[in-house]
This record gives sequence, structure tokens and C-alpha cells, in this order.
Amino acid sequence: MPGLHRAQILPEPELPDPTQLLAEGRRLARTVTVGPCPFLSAYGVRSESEYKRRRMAEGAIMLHAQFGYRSPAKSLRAYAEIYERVAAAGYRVDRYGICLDWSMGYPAAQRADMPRGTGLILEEPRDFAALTQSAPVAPHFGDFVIGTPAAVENTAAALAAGSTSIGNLGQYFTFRMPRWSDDVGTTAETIKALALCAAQPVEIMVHSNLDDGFAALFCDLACGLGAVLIERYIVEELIGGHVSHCYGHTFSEPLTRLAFQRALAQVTETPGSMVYGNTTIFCGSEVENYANLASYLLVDIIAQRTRPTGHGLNPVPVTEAMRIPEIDEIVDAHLFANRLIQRAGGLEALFDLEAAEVIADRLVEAGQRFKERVLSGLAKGGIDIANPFELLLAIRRIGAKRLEELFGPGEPREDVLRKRLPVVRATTVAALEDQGEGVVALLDPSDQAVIRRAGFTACVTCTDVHEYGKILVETALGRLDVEVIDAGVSADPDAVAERAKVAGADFIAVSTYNGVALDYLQALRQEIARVGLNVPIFIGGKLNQIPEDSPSSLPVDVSGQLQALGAVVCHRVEDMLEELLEMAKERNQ
Ligand code: B12
Repeated sequence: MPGLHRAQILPEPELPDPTQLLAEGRRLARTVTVGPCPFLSAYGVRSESEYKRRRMAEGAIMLHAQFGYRSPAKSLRAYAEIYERVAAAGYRVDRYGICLDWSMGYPAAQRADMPRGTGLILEEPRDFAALTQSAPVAPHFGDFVIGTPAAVENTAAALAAGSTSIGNLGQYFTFRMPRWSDDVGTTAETIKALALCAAQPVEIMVHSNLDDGFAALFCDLACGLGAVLIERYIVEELIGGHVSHCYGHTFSEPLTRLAFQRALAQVTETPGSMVYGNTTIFCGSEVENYANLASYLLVDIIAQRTRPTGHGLNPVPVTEAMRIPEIDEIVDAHLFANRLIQRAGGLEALFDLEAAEVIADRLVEAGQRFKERVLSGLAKGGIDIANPFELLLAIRRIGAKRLEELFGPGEPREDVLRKRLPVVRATTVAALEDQGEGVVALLDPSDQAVIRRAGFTACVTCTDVHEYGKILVETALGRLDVEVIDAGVSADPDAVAERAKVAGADFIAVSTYNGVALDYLQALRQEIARVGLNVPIFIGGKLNQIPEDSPSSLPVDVSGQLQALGAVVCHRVEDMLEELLEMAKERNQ
């Protein structure tokens, strides 16, 4: 097996000393502690994990609501109103996941000049506290806190606001802040923040959303469970904290969704933060999305009833694939979920739950092998696996695809993705590949041949962590013998332009989701002009942005403006293929 070499992964002659970073985080814990909030006082608990354990013992199913509007006033209203309206109907919201904007990952002092997305921006620590004072619901600061350049300041603000569930370690591995290349600094801040949590006198759940991290990109679900074990090793064994895992976005297959929960129950005692809604199955029809919602919630209800793991259930509003859900829509989803919990009583007797246990055992066994192979492979390559700094940075730099290729527990097989037969097949990446092939198959074979003959080179990229659109585009182009130059994920416009220039690309394909479409395209056009390139740009994904002067603070569609700037706007991959066919006909003449 080809190995890894330190010089390629960590070429720096010197890296920060983890002992000092850990000491700094622990020192900070003398002054930064968990502040009061209505949730902790109303239930008489010191932390959310204490509350979760109590509710698990009572056999209660907990519920999670997710929101974070650009307008702080609207977010404050949501914090109070969702709780009140759900309570008025006789139900309870246990926790709120606060959807901070991704620009919150920049240190506050540098944030003003950086790009921003569509979520909530809290300027001061007191803004964190104002939010959590609005209702007795557990505040979960699950994104853009731990794992970012602003990890320490955001963790301190979250703790002081009474939050005892803070993330997102998953994001550390995959997310790169635009215009921020200092991964050494980001890792140092992450270690300090982890130590600050670990040194608290109460249990802080370091939240990791596996789908935000590598799990969404593995082809073998066993690697996802292996990631849990590796994160436990780093946070619990090396740093002395507690890590709490969230899964769900991409877990569309009922049996493996249930099996993964069972596997988590086998390998961890820390309650789970939440099980996320299966957002990837949501479509453009609200009515049909009620069926989607019920399909995954039922699995999660049965999972918690028969083996409580503390995960809050997340009823995703039926409008989520179309827009950022409104307060009313979040309340509706909760009323639906609570009624479903009542109606699902006794349903478990109809299922063969043992089938999930069998898969869970396979996940645990193969996940452990993945963890051991990763750690021993890194050690052989010269990485100090007792040093959390080196381990975190090395894993982040190697990335999901290579880790799986090198250390996946499946049998080697040349003809499959990642060159290994998955122990338990993860469905998302495989489904995208099938979808890509399907799109190409819709083209007339003679048109396919025309595109193949043109011998195009494409530079493909995405502007943020959302990588599925990019994978889909790459698959379709690959099937048409277009040479794909991978300009990476969360790629800055200048790097994309350089890459396209060096590769002699005939066109650039951009997938974008984080509400930056217009700014990104403008910057990319400037950069390709700077390097002296004049090629078409195809752009697809979520083509929206919050206008500078918007009173509503909601993103609006910018397709028309993108088109006016000369981009080929693609609502489907087919739109790009039609245009490529015309380009190919011209070239082949
Ligand atoms: C999957 C998903 C994720 C996954 C991504 C996993 C991964 N590694 O890729 C995870 C869980 C990580 C994630 C995280 C977040 N997400 Co998200 N996510 C989604 C979701 C559910 C699906 C998007 C997707 O990948 N679809 C699959 C693609 C293949 O299908 P499609 O989108 O329909 O695309 C079609 C075309 O557009 C075309 N296409 C796409 N790109 C391109 C490019 C070209 C060149 C061409 C030709 C065609 C093309 O191909 C498809 C088929 O025709 C959407 C909601 C939704 N249902 O759309 C939210 C959504 C995109 N996310 C959103 C947000 C806000 C986030 C977060 C910022 C939330 C947070 N605060 O943490 C984080 C981002 C974190 C970060 N680090 O940036 C918002 C964006 C809001 C906006 N812009 O208005 C959305 C819309 C949800 C919502 N309604 O609020 N997310």
C-alpha cells in the first residue's frame, strides 16, 4: 500500500507546541465559564448533557429546531416564538441549533471586510447572551465556532451565554473560510477552544456534525463510524473533553440510518447532540416533503424509543429546499413531528430491528479497523499521533477521499470508486454518480460523440463546502471524456483563474450554494481577465445572495444578474451539456 510521508503533509519545519496551546485553553477556563440562561435554571441542570440523560431515563424524545436569520431581531423573535407556540400546543422544543453565518468563523476584528453568507451575525458576546435569554430552550452553537479561526472567541461567547453544546468539529476537517489560508492558525485556535471546553467544571458537548465533515464524502459508511472513533480519540483521550456526534443529512436509507444510530450507541456514552433531518431528500413540493419528513422522522422516533441516545430529532420544514424557512414553517414542522411521535406509538413492533443490529456490528468492527489503519498509517508516515495538533492538521490536509482510498476497511477493487468495496455502502456519493450517468444517457448518442470528439478541458470548482453539485458535474463531464481539472472546494476566485489558465481550460464550471453567487462571479471574471483568459463560465447551485441594502435580510435570486455578466446560468446539468454541444459543433468544424 502506498504510504504517506510527513514531508508532503506537514512540510513546516516547526509547528505550534500543543502543550502550550492546551495550557492556554485551560488557563482561559479560569475566567470563562458557563453563564446562566433560562434553560439551565428552568430545568435545574448544570449542562445540556445532564438534561439529556434525565430525559433519556424518562423515555422522552427530544426535539431540535434550527434557525438563524441575518436579522438579529428576527432571530431573537424566533428564539421566543417557536418555544411559545410549540408549548401552547402542548409540546416542547428542547434545543435550538443557532445557524450562525459562516462569516462568524473569521475573528471579529477581521470580519467586516470578508465575504458573508445568509445566516446570523452576532457582533458582540452580549448578542450571544441576548439570544439565549429569550426562552428556556438549550442553546446549541453548532456551527462556525469550534474549528474556525474564531474558535476561541466564539466558544468563550457561547459558554458565557449558557451554551454547553458547541461545535462543529466536523467543519474543522472540511471547511475552508474564503480568503483564509492559515490552516495552522485555525488548528491552534481549535485546540485552545477544545481545551477551554474540556477544562470546564461541567460537561461540555463538543458537537461534531459528521455530514459537515468527512462522512458525507465517504463511500463506505464504516469510514463514517471510523471518523467518530478518531474524533473521540483526539477530543477525549488526547484532550480530556467530550465529543457528541450528529448524523442524518445524507442518511436516506432507513435501515442504515437506524443501524448508524445503533453503532453510535455502542461506541459512545456521551449523549448525541441531534440527528439531523434527511435534507438531501427534500424536493420542490411542500406536500411531497411532508412524506419525506415523515419517512426519516419515523426511523428516528423508533430509534430513540428502542435505544435512547439523547439525539434531539430535527423536523426540517417542508420549504427548506426552496428557501430559508420562516418561523411559522419551523413551528408547523414541530407540530407535525410531535403528532407523529404520538401516532407512532407501538409501530416498532412491526419492524425487524435485529437487521439494524447486524449492520451496526459490522459498522463498529470495520470502523475500528479504519481508525487503527489511519492512526498506524499516519504514525508510519512520521506524524506524531499522540500530538492532537499534528493529528488534526494531517487528517484535514489529507482529506476524506485519500483517507478512504488509503485506509478504508473494504477489500481493494480497482474498478470501484475509492478503489475499495464498501463494507456498508453509503448512498449519497453513489447516487450522485448514478445521476450524472443518467444525465449523459439522456443525450442522443451522436451528440455525446460530438462532445467527446471536441476533447474539452474543464476547470471545475465549488465556492463553499457544498460539494455534491460539483461531484455531479464532474461525473457527467467525465462520462463525456471531458478532461476535468479539479480546482478544489471552497476555492478562491484567483486560485481558480490561475488553475484554469495553467491547465488551458476551455471553460470553467462553478457550483455555489452559500449565498455568494454574484460576488463570486464578479471576482472570478476580474481574475480570469487578470490572467488573460477568455472562456465561458457555467454556474449552478443556489444562485442567490442577500442584497447590500435589503430591508428583509433574505437572499434573493441573482440568476438574471449572473446572466447579464455573461455567465451561463445552469438550473440543471443538462443546461450545460446543451451549451457544450454547440461549442463542440463549432470546434469540430
Ligand atoms: C446537502 C446540503 C448540505 C451538506 C453538504 C454536503 C457536501 N459535502 O456537499 C452539509 C450538511 C455539509 C451542508 C452544510 C450547510 N448548508 Co447546506 N444544504 C444542503 C442541501 C440539503 C442540498 C444541496 C445539494 O448538495 N444538493 C445536491 C445537488 C446535486 O442538487 P441541486 O442542489 O438540486 O443542484 C442541481 C442543479 O442546481 C445542478 N447544479 C448544481 N451545481 C451546479 C454547477 C454547474 C456548473 C451546473 C452545470 C449544474 C449545477 O445540479 C443539480 C441537478 O440538476 C441544501 C438544501 C436543498 N435541498 O437544496 C442546503 C443548503 C444549500 N445549505 C444551506 C446552508 C445555509 C448551509 C450551511 C451554511 C448551514 C450552517 N449554518 O451550517 C452549511 C454550510 C457550512 C459551510 N461549511 O459552508 C442553505 C443555503 C442558503 C441559501 N444560499 O439561500 C440551503 C439552501 C438550505 C436552506 N434552505 O437554508 N449543507
